[in-house]
Amino acid sequence: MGKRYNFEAIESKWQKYWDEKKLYKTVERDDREKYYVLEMFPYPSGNLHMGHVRNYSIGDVVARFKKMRGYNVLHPMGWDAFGLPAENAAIKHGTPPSQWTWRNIATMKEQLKGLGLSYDWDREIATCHPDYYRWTQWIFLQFFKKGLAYKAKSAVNWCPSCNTVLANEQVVGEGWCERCGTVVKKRNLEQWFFRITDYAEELLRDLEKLPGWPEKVKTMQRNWIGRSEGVEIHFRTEDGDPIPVFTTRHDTVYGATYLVLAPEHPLVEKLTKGTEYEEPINEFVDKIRQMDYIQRTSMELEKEGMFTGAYAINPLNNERIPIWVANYVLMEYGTGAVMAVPAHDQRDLEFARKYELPVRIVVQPQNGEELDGDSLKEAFAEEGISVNSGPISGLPTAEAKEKMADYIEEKGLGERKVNYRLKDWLISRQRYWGAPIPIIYCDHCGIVPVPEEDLPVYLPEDVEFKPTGESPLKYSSEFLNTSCPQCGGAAVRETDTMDTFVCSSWYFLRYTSPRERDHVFDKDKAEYWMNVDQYIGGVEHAILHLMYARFFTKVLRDFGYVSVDEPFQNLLTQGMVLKDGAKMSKSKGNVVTPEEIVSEYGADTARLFILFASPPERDLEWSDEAVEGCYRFLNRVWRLVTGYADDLKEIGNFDNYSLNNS
Ligand code: OVT
Repeated sequence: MGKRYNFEAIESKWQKYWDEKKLYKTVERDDREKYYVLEMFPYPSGNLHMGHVRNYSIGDVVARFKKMRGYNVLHPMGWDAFGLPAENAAIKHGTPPSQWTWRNIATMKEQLKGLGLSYDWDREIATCHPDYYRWTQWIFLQFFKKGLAYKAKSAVNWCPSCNTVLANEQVVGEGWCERCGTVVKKRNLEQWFFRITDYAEELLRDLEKLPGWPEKVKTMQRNWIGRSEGVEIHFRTEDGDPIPVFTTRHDTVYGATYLVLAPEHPLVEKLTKGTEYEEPINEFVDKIRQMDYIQRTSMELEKEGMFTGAYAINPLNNERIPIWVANYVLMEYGTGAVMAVPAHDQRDLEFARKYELPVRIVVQPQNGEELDGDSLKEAFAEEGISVNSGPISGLPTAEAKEKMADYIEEKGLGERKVNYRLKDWLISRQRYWGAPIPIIYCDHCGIVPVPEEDLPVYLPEDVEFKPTGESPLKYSSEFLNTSCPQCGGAAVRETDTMDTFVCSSWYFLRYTSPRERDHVFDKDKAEYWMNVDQYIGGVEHAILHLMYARFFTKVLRDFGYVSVDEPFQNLLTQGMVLKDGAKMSKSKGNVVTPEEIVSEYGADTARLFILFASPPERDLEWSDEAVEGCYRFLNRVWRLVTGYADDLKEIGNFDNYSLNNS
């Protein structure tokens, strides 16, 4: 019997044993209750970091615990393998993205195995493998057939550094690219979208079915969906052009003293064309378009605008009010046109004071001093009693809103409407390393979906990477040129690829039958395993991934492929791994790598430390002393057990267990 706790020998011995015996291989069975535990699968970036170790150690504890409690546990692992880093590496080092990715996968798989995690490796998937992405493409085709995937021109977020469009969800902070931090610009481009807004109501409502999710994640999703109830009022120009305006404060419509259009609003051009206002307005609009999102949405923004020379008619009182264009109104919100009620909206008030537009009080506070439009310093945005408001004068705000909405509907001046902040999901990317969108363009037949039997549309590998940021697919004639599946004539392929979040929106379903050849997944197996009982990952995915995966599950349910409404029954969002109070990161130079800890102390010490040092939901401060402490503790456990090994053998039947080092 050795005297030293030889973790290298112990760990490699048992890891090999588990591998050979396929101890964690899982199949469906009737005699045990199933338990599906899943950790968010990694990007194959090159090496595991401590965030991964934490995520996967937490998942492993749950998996082992449930297995010991007699559950039939599914615990799979795979690779979220498409995405920009592979392509950037290709541009920088000349290595093809697929080579770079597969190499990283091999390294990281070894590292995961070295941690002694209880995965069923027979279920491993990689989203960049044609056997996986053919089904991502197949799902796209089903969406397309049902009108849930469509192409449209719109003002989209463009990252000038990544040279690609971004989904709204990928614009973070005050308008920065989630990946590289560059300020995002707006561009008018034709793009592919998924109609997630069709599911807005259900995505919101079903959050109530998720008591096992952290409240903060549900709140973030609720805010992102941003449901608001209001009225769309039919304003029009003097010439009769409709200007629908959405408002949640329809009780203040009598206080609208001007109307504001977003610079991108299509009416701006029409109203000013051929007038003395055309040139200055065009200049102004161009200037605003140059501005980034940060500036335009900031509360501190110096409000700027211009009169268009045109007037609108307020349908409630037939008042003629001027139409302005201003930098503080965005096309994305509501209809891109707002009725300005300066007495009761702070931004409108600031604007009105600057340009000397009238301020009319239509809500008086219930208690307190009477407000006066001329001297008002701060907008009164709270509830009160309606005044100067025709049919609703004298009513408190809640009642006034109801009555005004009824009145507007009765008179045909507008209708009640629910508005969402959530927009359709922009899924096309002008990049190479992603699942090609299975669409063909034919001069004769237009947009033609690739027939299902022709999937996958393979990514060509012999392409050239240029630092221009343009997708090499555009220049691959082998890829580009094809024939139309409908008329057989010459046609070209779509060269955009899908956002990687598309790939990760259904991987949990694929794990239930990862080698299924003829279907997206085996329905019976998905039925057996779904939904995921415990999902674990970083809180940075609270909105994007977790909303998209819920959306996909609901769509696939409506197509008849699964019956669950929600993919993840319980969600644990782990905290960050910090060192010296800051998130570990290469740029801060405060990184402790899993490799150094595992080689010095072993995987059990690494895992023990990471699990014990902080509750899983909370941040974890790295401590070299505490790692040492865990190591000493394991040594003691080992000495205690080996010291009494002979006695233990006599008590129980330990014959099959070798406590030796080798
Ligand atoms: C780590 C977690 C992630 C995630 C998982 C995989 C990090 C927690 C934050 N493929 C997607 C993905 O996120 C998931 C998909 C389902 C969309 C740190 C970071 C600092 C760690 C660090 C140390 C040293 C250098 C650099 C970083 N976090 N905590 N600590 N893939 O590969 O990024 O949220 O659950 O594991 O992460 S992933």
